[in-house]
Amino acid sequence: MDERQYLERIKQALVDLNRDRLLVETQAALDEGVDPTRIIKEGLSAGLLLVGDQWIRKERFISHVLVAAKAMGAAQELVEPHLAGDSWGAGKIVLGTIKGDLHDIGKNLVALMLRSGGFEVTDIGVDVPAERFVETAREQDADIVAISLLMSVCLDEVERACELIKGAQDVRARILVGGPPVSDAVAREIGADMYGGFDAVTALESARRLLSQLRAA
Ligand code: B12
Repeated sequence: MDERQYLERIKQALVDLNRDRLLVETQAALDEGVDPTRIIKEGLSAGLLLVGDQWIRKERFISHVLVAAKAMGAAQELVEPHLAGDSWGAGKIVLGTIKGDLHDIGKNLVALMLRSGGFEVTDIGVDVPAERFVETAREQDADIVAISLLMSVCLDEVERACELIKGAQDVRARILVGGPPVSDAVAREIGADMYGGFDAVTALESARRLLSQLRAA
């Protein structure tokens, strides 16, 4: 089998909501040396998004999305050791999902990828109010605050977080935002320093770019 077939099988197991098969297929792909970032992007994320689309089209219930999300979490744990490098001082990032938003699958993937890229990541979870981003950035003397959001209605709170971070004299962190409701234009409008892109691999590249801007300043 080539890489694409392994990835297709992973995606299909998730679409079928078959957790056991998903774990077997994920492990098989890892054993065969399939690139773990492709497993995440083209296998697991792609499968979950298909289940999500079926829910949106009312072909599935929300409980199916939850089952898929849980199975994906278990498969992610298998992939994680193949990605994570030791933190080698690339920089410190405080990462969370904004208040009102409980979606954490994308955030967790971003955390995984950032850690694998050498960043020290403090994951402050979901439903995080603007103030806590600022406090944690201050405590950690973070280089970057990374904010995830999936719900458009939460954009105002992200904007508030940006204002508070920019207004805090003792916080030097730059702000990276990501999630489907965000774009370059939206990021600029709400006062963030950078839109981090639409997937975890781009998020890592963006974090590196933002860090070099910070260090060059
Ligand atoms: C899974 C899911 C759920 C799960 C969440 C499980 C979990 N633990 O996260 C459950 C079933 C619980 C759920 C609940 C709800 N959901 Co929901 N959900 C989804 C779904 C299907 C997929 C989201 C997902 O996980 N995608 C896969 C990940 C890998 O992708 P991602 O999140 O986009 O993340 C990637 C990038 O965006 C980027 N990224 C993400 N964060 C960051 C951060 C930074 C800094 C960077 C750089 C990059 C980055 O990298 C990530 C990795 O590749 C989407 C539909 C869709 N197609 O997106 C709806 C969706 C997000 N949900 C939606 C809604 C409305 C809800 C509910 C209100 C439904 C309800 N009526 O109860 C609740 C809200 C609960 C709440 N308060 O948050 C809407 C949001 C609409 C909007 N634009 O505001 C969507 C778009 C569905 C829709 N079209 O209606 N949901």
